[in-house]
Amino acid sequence: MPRKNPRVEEADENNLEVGKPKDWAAGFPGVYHSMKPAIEKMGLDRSRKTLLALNQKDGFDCMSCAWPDPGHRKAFEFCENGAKAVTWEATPVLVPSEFWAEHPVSELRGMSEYWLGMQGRLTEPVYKPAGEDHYRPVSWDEAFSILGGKLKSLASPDEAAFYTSGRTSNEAAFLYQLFARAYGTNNLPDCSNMCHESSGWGMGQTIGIGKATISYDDFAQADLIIIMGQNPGTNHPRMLTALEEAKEAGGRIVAVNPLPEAGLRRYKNPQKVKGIVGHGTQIADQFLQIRLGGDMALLQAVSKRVLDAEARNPGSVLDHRFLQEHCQGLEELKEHLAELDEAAVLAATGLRSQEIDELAARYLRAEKVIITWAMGITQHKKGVATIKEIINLLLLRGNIGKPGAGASPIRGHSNVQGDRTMGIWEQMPPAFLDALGKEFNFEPPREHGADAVETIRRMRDGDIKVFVGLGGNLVGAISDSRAAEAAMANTEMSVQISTKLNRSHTVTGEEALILPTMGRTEIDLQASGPQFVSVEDTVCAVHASHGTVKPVAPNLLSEVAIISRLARATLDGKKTDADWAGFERNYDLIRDHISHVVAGCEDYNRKIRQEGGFVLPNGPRDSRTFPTPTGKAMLTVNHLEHVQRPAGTLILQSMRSHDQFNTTIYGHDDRYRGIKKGREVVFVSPEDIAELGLSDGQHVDIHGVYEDNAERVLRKFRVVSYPTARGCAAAYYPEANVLVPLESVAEGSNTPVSKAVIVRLEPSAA
Ligand SMILES: Nc1nc2c(c(=O)[nH]1)N[C@H]1C(S)=C(S)[C@@H](COP(=O)(O)OP(=O)(O)OC[C@H]3O[C@@H](n4cnc5c(=O)[nH]c(N)nc54)[C@H](O)[C@@H]3O)O[C@H]1N2
Ligand SMILES: Nc1nc2c(c(=O)[nH]1)N[C@H]1C(S)=C(S)[C@@H](COP(=O)(O)OP(=O)(O)OC[C@H]3O[C@@H](n4cnc5c(=O)[nH]c(N)nc54)[C@H](O)[C@@H]3O)O[C@H]1N2
Ligand SMILES: [Mo]
Repeated sequence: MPRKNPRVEEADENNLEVGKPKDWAAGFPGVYHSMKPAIEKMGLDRSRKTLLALNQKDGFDCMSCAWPDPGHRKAFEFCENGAKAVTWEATPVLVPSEFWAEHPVSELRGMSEYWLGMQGRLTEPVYKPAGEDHYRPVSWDEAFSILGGKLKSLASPDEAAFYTSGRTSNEAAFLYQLFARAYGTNNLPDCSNMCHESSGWGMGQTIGIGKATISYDDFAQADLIIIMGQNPGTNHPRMLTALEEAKEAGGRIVAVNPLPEAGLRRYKNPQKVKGIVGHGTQIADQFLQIRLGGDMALLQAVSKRVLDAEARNPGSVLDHRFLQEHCQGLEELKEHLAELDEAAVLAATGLRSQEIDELAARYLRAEKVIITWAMGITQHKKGVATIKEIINLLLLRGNIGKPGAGASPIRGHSNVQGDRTMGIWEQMPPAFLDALGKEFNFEPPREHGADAVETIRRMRDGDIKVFVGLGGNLVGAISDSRAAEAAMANTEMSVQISTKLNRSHTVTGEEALILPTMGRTEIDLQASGPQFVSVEDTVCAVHASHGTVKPVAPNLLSEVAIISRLARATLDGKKTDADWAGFERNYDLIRDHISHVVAGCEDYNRKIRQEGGFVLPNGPRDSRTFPTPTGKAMLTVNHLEHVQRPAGTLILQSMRSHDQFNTTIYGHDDRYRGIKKGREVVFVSPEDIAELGLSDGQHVDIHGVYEDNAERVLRKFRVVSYPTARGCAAAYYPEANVLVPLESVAEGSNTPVSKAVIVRLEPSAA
């Protein structure tokens, strides 16, 4: 009989409790919820060695998000969700050797992400041979010879794909892309394809760089911060401190969101007296409860109001000098917005004209404006165009490249931005490939590779036969779960380099390998001594990260060691000047190469050892230099389109609860939204519940409504009456991924449309 791990209590959705949503975030409960599980699970000593080292200059970088560290760090420079991430990784609960004989893969496939993660840390390499239903422990040498042998046997290197998730360090990422390209493919899909890809495209095409144009200190200098499609209270909790500082310095904040998220309303800073005994700080001065996908219309409407104000008072509203010197496309934009149909804007946004007037007035009063955004903007069909509209609005009044102002996509995974800088991208530009080829004396492939969605397609069609994942959980994270599972099952070999079990280990190719790795909390000891790695945060600051606790098991290899041994097992026939064994011995050697290949990283080993690291150059931010083909920032004309909803349907967004990190489920509560002990809920406004003839608390089946008429359904979800925008609904990711067709992607960036799923709710059969 398979042993059900006694530590894991699956949620019984019948026990689900629904309370009132909170109107403030953090405070004392935040501290309590941070410390209690850490101390219970890791003990005092390991908690002290991890939590107190979190985000400190000589400690490690928190893996829970890419929020930057302030120059003035406090003793507790972490949040509740950072503490959860650390506890999840550093708790010494281990998957025992017997586990693999006890649990066939077919059984693991039926377990939840929560159960899988709770089995503990992976401790030894395991292999599932073709035709068998069990993984079994193997030696590292065996594992590398199986994988290397398979890769060498493929007819073309493009029959393999090398996925990366954004926790990977710069050093490991640099080696990984070097390995893939030396092997001969640009098939380097990554989590960013499902995340901020639209930001990269929208900003790249307008200002020439797909990264934030601000630094940490700009928040406190801004007159106005507009937060769009982002839930910082849960996903970037330390941002609330920066927002509080902005408010204290006289700044104003506007939140644009279909949901009145707790962290956007009020913040009780647990490090301050008024956060403990008082009401805390009000965050948003104005809340625009927008319909899903309505942001593009809102931004056009605000830009139009800015242009109208200029027409009324010529010369006094726009930043003419900036526009003339640095921008292109103003006349076309004016012409286009002159035609903007206010009725279409109101239909798309669900807002009143007066609310948009108020936002425009706030924008016009402010000299320095920051716009931040996350998944509520990027994961839409018109995500790229919406980001271009953000840039339009900012450019009109010169809000890029001056203190207190700028465009700020807030990245998710802690090093997703650094991985890109290091070359993890299926379409790195020629200059990078030239430098890489020159440094290592080989000819990198030039043809663009497959991104995440394209990788699933090619696995489905049998064109990609080997999948290697450096972290992450592609099958769990991507849209169209059933199609993704079938695609992975259609490969000849699937390989995951991971810390813990997840869905992607249970849906395997014919053969499969799991290679266990150390996490960022752990001391990485190599032949030349303890190593550190480096990471880049959302504002382009690069710094070192040192593990502080002993690895949970003796047989773990670092990601760098795994890649370097994989390269040795695979590349013997292919010549490059890379000293793979040397890289593993001493990571300084990798950083020397990074210095020569990656623009902005010259002298990397010295700069990374400076206190606090260094900041990568950024033309728009530093000198209003725009590396576009024309050298100018581009105002762009984007055809307005909004999500159409057939009668009887709702637009559903899939989002994160407070107790998860992406596909990792820490627990079953979503404290700020009032949900306890369950995740199978769908949030709908009371008006829509009534209009659809449903009732609060009822169970419904959620059907994805798409042209292909394929059955995509989530059964028995409880309807929760919730103050979301009309016509909109919300459910949790990753569960909701089954509803989204693979072909439903953002134009230009190919990012799955996770925030506008057309659904029909039907009462569940009893
Ligand atoms: N604790 C924790 N931290 C995390 C993560 C985690 O899972 N847990 N994940 C990390 C990662 S990889 C990422 S990318 C970030 C994600 O950070 P977020 O983008 O904040 O994450 P989501 O939960 O997807 O929330 C999307 C927000 O956008 C709103 N929204 C949805 N659609 C729209 C829309 O059409 N318009 C507007 N204006 N708003 C909309 C939703 O109501 C919600 O508030 O967080 C990172 N940090
Ligand atoms: N419907 C819907 N789908 C979405 C989203 C959404 O909002 N809605 N969001 C999208 C976004 S923004 C993202 S970023 C993706 C996330 O996609 P991924 O990055 O692929 O998924 P994660 O859940 O972050 O990956 C978690 C796994 O990473 C492994 N891991 C953790 N730490 C380490 C480490 O240090 N090293 C290694 N090698 N492995 C490690 C563990 O095995 C863990 O199970 O999902 C996307 N999918
Ligand atoms: Mo993300």
